[in-house]
Amino acid sequence: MEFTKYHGLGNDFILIDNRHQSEPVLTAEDAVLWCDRHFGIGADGVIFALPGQSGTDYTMRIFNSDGSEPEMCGNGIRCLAQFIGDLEASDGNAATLPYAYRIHTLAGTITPELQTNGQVTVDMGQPYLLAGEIPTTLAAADEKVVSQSLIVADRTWEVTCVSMGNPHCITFVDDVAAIPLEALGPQFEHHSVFPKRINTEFIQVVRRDYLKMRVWERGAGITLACGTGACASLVAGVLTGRCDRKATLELPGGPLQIEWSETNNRVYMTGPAEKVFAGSR
Ligand code: ZDP
Repeated sequence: MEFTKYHGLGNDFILIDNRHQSEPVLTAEDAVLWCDRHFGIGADGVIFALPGQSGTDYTMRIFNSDGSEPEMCGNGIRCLAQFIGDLEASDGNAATLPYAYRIHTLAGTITPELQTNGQVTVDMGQPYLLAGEIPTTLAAADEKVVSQSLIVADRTWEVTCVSMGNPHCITFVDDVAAIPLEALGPQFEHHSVFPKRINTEFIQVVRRDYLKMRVWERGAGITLACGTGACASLVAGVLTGRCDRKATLELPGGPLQIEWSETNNRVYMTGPAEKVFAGSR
């Protein structure tokens, strides 16, 4: 079977051309083996480019490296858009840039646009802010979770929760480098107040338009970048009055530009998507 490796700021994915059938050609168990960095190809997840549905151009499905299936993936959908652009070009149907694809995901229709400079801008849609939508039991279902106390590892953290289709718990700290992420991440991920588990971001506000982020991803652990997490963190920064609606998020793998539009309430993410190699297995 043919595959192609891509990464978005070091958040790396195995991309599969699944355009000929509507179910992924690999199982969740296959995905775990393929993602293994010692016994497999190595990746944070496996992404399938499937035929479109409900009027979209394509459908994205993704398995995390632990085999669980998230609703959305921000860095992943930039990689998917670049992968589709590359597939169409090799079929002789190269798109004239900028070009936007409408992608069906488990979090609704998401629209990544390939730019002339090689970057990909994604209309990530509107964030979900209510506890019942995230989901978390940290507040009543119809309330927001902004600067709420949460006890993890015998310490009280002040957390803000945002869903970008997938759930995120954001904590602002003075120094992200000092956070013992390996130890704390799993305790946030599996905390009983998060029934679908959680992606966990620690954010250091350097300036109102420049934030540093480290992330523990649900189903994948520490990764070098998380697109949905960067979007959720900017939204949390605005909700708590810490940052502007437009900022650079510096992740361990590099920077993403994020904007939460005041006019339409949608979040826009811009960053790279790079092909690494193609192979067969
Ligand atoms: O929600 C989850 O289970 C995440 N692990 C999905 C992947 C998110 C990702 N890092 C992103 O960029 O949004 C790929």
